[in-house]
Amino acid sequence: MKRSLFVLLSLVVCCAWAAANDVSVTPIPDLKKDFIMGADVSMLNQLESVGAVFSDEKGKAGDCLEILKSGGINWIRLRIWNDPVNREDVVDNGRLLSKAGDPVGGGNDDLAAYIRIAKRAKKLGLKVCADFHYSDFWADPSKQTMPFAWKGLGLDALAKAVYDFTSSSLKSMRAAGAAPDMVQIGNEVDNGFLWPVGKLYPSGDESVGGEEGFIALLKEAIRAVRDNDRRIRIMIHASNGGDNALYRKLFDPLVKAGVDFDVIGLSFYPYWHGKIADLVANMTDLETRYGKPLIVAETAYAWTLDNGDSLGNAFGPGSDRLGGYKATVQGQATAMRDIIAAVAETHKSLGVGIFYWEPDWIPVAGAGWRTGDGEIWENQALFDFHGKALPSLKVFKLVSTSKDFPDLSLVSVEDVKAKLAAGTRLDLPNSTLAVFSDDSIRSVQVRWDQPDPEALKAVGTVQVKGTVLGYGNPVNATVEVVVDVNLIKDASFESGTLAPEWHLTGPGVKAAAPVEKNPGNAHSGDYSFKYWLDKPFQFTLSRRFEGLKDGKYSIRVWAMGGGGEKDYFLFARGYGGADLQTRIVNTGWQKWKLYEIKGIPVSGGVCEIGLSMDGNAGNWGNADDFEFVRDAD
Ligand SMILES: [Ca+2]
Ligand SMILES: [Ca+2]
Repeated sequence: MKRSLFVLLSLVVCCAWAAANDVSVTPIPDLKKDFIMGADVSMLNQLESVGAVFSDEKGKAGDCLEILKSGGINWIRLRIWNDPVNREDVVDNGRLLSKAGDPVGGGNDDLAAYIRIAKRAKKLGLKVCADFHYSDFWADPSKQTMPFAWKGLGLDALAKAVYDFTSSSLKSMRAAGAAPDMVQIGNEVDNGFLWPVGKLYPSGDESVGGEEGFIALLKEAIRAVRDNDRRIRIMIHASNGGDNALYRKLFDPLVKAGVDFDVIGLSFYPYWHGKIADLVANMTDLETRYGKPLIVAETAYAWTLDNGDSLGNAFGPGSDRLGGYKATVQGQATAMRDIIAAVAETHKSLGVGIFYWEPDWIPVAGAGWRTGDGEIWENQALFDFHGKALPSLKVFKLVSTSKDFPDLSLVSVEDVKAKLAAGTRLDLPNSTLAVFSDDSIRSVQVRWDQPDPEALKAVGTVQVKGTVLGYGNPVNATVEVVVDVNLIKDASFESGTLAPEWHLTGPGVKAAAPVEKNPGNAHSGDYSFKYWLDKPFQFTLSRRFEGLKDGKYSIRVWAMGGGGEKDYFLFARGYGGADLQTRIVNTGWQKWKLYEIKGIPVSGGVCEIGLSMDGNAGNWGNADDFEFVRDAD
């Protein structure tokens, strides 16, 4: 059912220029022979242990690593967790998922798992990157949990444990014929690792090791690698590859402190981390600033919006619009082609490669993100839900061998919606999004016809026609003419900071509730208001309007998040009547809902509006696109 749906969609989109069961890839000229075409296959050991079967594009069963290699993969990456075992029962909504003492899932990536896969990879002639998380389970910017065995150690004792663990792991790897060619010290260490000793920034009033602790631990891990084998390249890796400020903040102190590393690794998922242009701008700055080789250490894209198991996926509806490619096999191939080109073409000397994250993660019972649960990545694998290689898997080879230079034709154009205060000047955006025949979604320029000026003076809806420049396709704008427009300027937080009209209060709230740059967490644009803290916290975000013309007003806001707050509401107060509020109930990532209070009867010219939240530890959410307008009389 799912497969037939996919074939149908592909036919509709691709038949004009490519066979439905294949992809077209524009070659990248002068690609270096040793360019790293990597695949992170940290799930593979567990997938195979529960019976996953992989097959090539023709359906012939085979070794996942060999199939990846035949598609052009020349490196693999494997994460290493110190001791991936549950310390307590894992319970979700009253359901027991796994017990204390069970393996954690998500690959169960201990040293033995690394050796099993790396040994096979080395025999196939693939190179290997060992990604030490220095944790017993997932490590990323929001969590860098200390391995259970090292809890409570002070800096000196911990530094010794890090040295010994790294050193003995590398010795075991070499003895087994599984020596890494590159080692990653920590995973997405934006906020340090080995918390709290190696944590860079405190949450609230906690005590952390800060820069000193982080750098001391990094140096010990690196010394262990150098002492073992000076040929191994050492990578330090951060998340959001489109965020230059993040990289400068992390790497300036490391370089200043003389931390001895070779490569900067960047995660770059276009639907979370911005446009490829943002990645290029960041890499260009890092190249000149530090002169180190650069690798996109993690990236991926979806080939379908279908779900292969009971758990929802990280790449969901709307991610394609943010990511800039359709969630099709062709869109997946084009996205990878463009990311490889961004690394290779923009950085002839220092852009050395990419790693595709978990192309192997097909939906198989017993290989979820944690034991007893499903997975969120199967629609970004390079195999279909049954383990058969997708045509996009060979993009890593096609970027060098393809003879195609497909014409980019425009397939469809997105209409525009706008709001206008009656009698004011209409300023439609001069661009919109269009889908092209390689399944990319790009911005195109639009020329608009002049609408009837009389029509824009009365409340109602006006259609304006336009033309896509260079292509001639028609495009339509629906203009809603309203009494008054939004009284909140920068309602979408796109200036990147809280405008001075906002008041943010609550204990230690500045770090817990910033304006966040992450299009995947924004309702529109790149920025949104975000909150998260690993301990209980409260905040109120408010602003006060004065000099309002008396009458009825409405306030609206879009919100999404993990839910579970003690209390969270949109409010209006001080307007001349009793406080009004609307409870906000978040139900999941990107599950945006509109909350509103209508018909607020303002008398006296004043109204205060905002959000108020009383949270439990770990509560998180985003709010965006506030609106405060006067209602029609
Ligand atoms: Ca899923
Ligand atoms: Ca926004």
